[in-house]
Amino acid sequence: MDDFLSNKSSIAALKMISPGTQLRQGLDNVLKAKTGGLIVIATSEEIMKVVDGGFSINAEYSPAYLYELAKMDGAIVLSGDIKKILVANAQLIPDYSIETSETGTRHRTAERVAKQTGAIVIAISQRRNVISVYRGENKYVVEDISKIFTKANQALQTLEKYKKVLDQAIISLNALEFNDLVTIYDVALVMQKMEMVMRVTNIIEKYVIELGNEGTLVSMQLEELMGTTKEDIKLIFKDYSKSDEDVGEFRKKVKNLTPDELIDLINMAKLLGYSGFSENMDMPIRPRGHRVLSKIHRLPSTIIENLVNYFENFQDILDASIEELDDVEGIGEIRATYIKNGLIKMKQLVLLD
Ligand code: 3AT
Ligand code: 3AT
Ligand code: MN
Repeated sequence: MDDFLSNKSSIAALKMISPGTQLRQGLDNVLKAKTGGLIVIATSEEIMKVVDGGFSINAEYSPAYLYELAKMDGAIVLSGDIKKILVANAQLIPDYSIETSETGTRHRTAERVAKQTGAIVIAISQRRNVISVYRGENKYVVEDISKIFTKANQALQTLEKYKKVLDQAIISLNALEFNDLVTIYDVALVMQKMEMVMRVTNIIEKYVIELGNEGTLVSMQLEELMGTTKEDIKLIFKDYSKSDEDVGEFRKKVKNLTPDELIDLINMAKLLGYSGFSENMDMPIRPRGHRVLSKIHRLPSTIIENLVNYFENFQDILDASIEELDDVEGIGEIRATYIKNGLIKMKQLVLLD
């Protein structure tokens, strides 16, 4: 079975059972009562084809009813929106030729029904005190919330370290951009650090889902640590990319780099569209200026676009006189002066860092 957390529809299933939801309360009750349980969420008509017998209940869902009904043998069928308990004490009859890696009949059935119908099937083990969630080909074992907390906090610490390294790399990129000293190496390095931040962030985002309403603090810390990283990736891509792909395609390819490939900055340089530079990472390059210009307070993005399109690169924008800036569409003398002063101020700040 695949990793549950790598799949979008599985993540939707996780949200459904996350702490704080009515469904999770019901599952926790059944777990405590040690009756065991087999629960199918009927997201389509198809599912009823594997449901045999039982009592038609058609009652509103509540955690307490679920617990009472789980005292009976067999499976409980819930409506797709978890608003209703449709059937209880039912027998599930999946196609027995479907492979399953489970041993007990309850878990074998759950895995088969999920594989056959694509439904979310939940098995609560009577003896082993675990909740297993099956969705399509995926299985997820619900973990103790305190364990997830521990993992989330460790990941936050890792993120903090990575973010510090990234911030340092960006500070040095700022100085290099204002001094026209950027090389491919510097840009690839920043992109690599950003990807490392993104990888840890993705892990933490999954913990946040698993934590449900208990995840607020983790989520707030995550936001705080992430800062403007996502936005910065787009801006640096716009500043330096030589490939005709958009940032989405670039991000996908970066995501697919193995840890070893990510360490070798040549791979990042290639994804940014720099090829045939004979792997000389010292090759000087110039930004277009998107990122630095976006830091000038209240400068509309259309003006930034016009500036970047008008000038060859950021160095030319930096060197431009007020009169030259004035020639750009949408920029009059007042705005030209404002931009010029903004850049001068920023250069002074950058050199202080
Ligand atoms: P009890 O009266 O509760 O003993 P039951 O007919 O209500 O019997 P259960 O659904 O409670 O049956 O199942 C009890 C166990 O019987 C669970 C499982 O280990 C075994 N079992 C049921 N069906 C099968 C099967 N098709 N193949 C192998 N074992 C089965
Ligand atoms: P436990 O970990 O023991 O709870 P298990 O996977 O070992 O689960 P068992 O064979 O012990 O499963 O069966 C336990 C109960 O699961 C018996 C019955 O109430 C329910 N069950 C098993 N197969 C089905 C099925 N096809 N449809 C409905 N209920 C089933
Ligand atoms: Mn058993």
